[in-house]
Amino acid sequence: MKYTAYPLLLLLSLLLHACSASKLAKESPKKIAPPPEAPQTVTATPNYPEANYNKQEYRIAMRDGIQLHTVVYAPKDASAEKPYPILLKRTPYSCHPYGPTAYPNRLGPSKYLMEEGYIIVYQDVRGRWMSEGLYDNMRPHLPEKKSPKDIDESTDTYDTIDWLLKNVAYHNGRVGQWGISYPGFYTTAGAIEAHPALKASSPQAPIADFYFDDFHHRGAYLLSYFLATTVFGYQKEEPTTAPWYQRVNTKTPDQYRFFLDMGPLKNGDQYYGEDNFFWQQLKSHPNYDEFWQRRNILPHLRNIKHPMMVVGGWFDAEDLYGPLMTYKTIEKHNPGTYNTIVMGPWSHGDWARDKPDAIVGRVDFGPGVSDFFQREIERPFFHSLLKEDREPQLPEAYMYDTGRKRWETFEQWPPKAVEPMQWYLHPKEGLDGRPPAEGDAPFTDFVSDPAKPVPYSEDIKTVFTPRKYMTDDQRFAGRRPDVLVFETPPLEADLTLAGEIMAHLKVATNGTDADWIVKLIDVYPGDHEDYDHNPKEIRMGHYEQMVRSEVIRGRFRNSFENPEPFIPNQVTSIQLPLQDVLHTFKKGHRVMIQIQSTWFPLIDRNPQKYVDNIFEANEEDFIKATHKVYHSTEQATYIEVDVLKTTNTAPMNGRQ
Ligand code: PG9
Repeated sequence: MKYTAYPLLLLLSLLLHACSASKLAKESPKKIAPPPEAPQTVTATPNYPEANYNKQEYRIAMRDGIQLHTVVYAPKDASAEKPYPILLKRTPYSCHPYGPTAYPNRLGPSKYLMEEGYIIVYQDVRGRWMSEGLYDNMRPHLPEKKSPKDIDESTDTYDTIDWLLKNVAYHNGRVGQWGISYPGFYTTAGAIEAHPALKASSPQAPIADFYFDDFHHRGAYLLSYFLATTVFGYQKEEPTTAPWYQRVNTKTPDQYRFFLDMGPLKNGDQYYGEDNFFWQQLKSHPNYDEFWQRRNILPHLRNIKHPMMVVGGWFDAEDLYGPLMTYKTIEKHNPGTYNTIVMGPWSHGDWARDKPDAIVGRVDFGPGVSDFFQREIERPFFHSLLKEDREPQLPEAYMYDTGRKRWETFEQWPPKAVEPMQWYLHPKEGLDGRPPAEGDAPFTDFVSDPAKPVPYSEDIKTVFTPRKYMTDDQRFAGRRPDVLVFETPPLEADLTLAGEIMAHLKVATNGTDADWIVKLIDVYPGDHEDYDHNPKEIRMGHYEQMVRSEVIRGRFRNSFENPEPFIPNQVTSIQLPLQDVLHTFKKGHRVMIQIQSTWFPLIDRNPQKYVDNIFEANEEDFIKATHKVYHSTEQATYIEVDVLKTTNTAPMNGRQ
């Protein structure tokens, strides 16, 4: 099953049922009736899987008796003389197509592994689609298991592998697992307290923690996930091959307008009622409380013995925190375990797609990137461990430089051979390596108006989850008075950032709450070439390409569990980690920092007047506020980066 299918598949199945049930939605938007059985996807002509694999569907009983729907595709030529390893993917997105004679167009992580031959297994996780049980988002891992009733995704994976080894013919006794995004989380969970036959795990864009991946970023709620809340918000009544939820009909392609018209988050209740348990949980847990902390898989990444390969995309708008923190946490707590990371110039899941070029939005990062990953990285990882029983000969970190547009390898990530550098903000939109000077204007200010928030994208679209914005041109934003811009002169030499970035902010507001968004931007020279894949009106001269961006909801500056209001007009320190990069700012380019306080509707609007729970805020709580960003000798705002030593590092001392 092609991963790319899942959003399309999901949307298609949603649209199928949205239209059939649209009448229902009008009558009772909150009532979800079980839609009719989806037509089975039957391939018209035999495709590669149908021609080369046999399909079997099973219901596997877990230790607590719940049965999970499991589909096994085994190579037709498997035999006692020619056994195959098992590759397992556990998913909440369905094992479509269902039925013993229905085959997907592709099997496994890539066409290379499919054609090489594996016993490829898909499973509907507990509470989803044709499996039994109740669903729980990011089901908490149970470190103490006292009875067969104590189940989690680790036990479900263990029980599944155990059953497969005992009931599937012609395997070679070795099991691997992989998954992208939510399936990536299940892969990570399955690697904990792993079955002894599990020899290779590749969590790809794995969710680690819904408070820092997907639904929240550092305390800000991702309103851009509002439509996706339906997918994970309803318990189904029985095993089903058809969606039991419906997509909200926004009746407009203009999400900015839709969500601005919706007003405060509490008005979302008109679309999701009490029966959407996930919407209720999101509203009830605005802070990083025990509800979210229990769903964080990172603290459980201990005693992992078998090899891991974590994969992610530098421009993954859904799960970037997940792969980086999964790799780093395993590295920190499992010394000696084979644990590698691959980060490419991809948006969510691109590495599994058969696209000739790595394109994210308007930017072309070069040809053959995904094919190289599938052929030269992913395939050897599984082949070495599952067919040759030896450690893969792959680098610790295979990282794509998104500025030079080429692969680099490192013995560790973040790399050691770096030089910390501070980029200070200055008056008149200055940015350079020198601290502020005496007499400089102490701050730059702007009026932040929740009634007219800064768009996160120029596109007129309604998204299920955010995707392409991560490399978008930021000129539209930087020309607004409520977006502060700071920019270096053209670089005199290449400058490669490798690793983590920290924004050290000194800010104040005359309100009592505020969001702070920091964007790191690569400003192309005026004569930069255009890209063939773009419409002719998309010009890359002076393109302001987003490289990295992040938000923090200011109330959480000292603690995500215990929020605090701002004291009006008091200078306040905020540390905002921007996630890792490997990006060369080439000679002649400029480095730009933009700072703003709204980012709509990627995230919800901060009322800027402190209320206990923004999900319960009223219209009148939303106030204009004047925010200040300081750049004085006493109150300096700077961005701390790590510059790779091997480049002929551009001096950053030239003042504007
Ligand atoms: N992490 C992605 C997601 C999770 C929940 C809702 C919508 C998207 C994913 O699994 O693709």
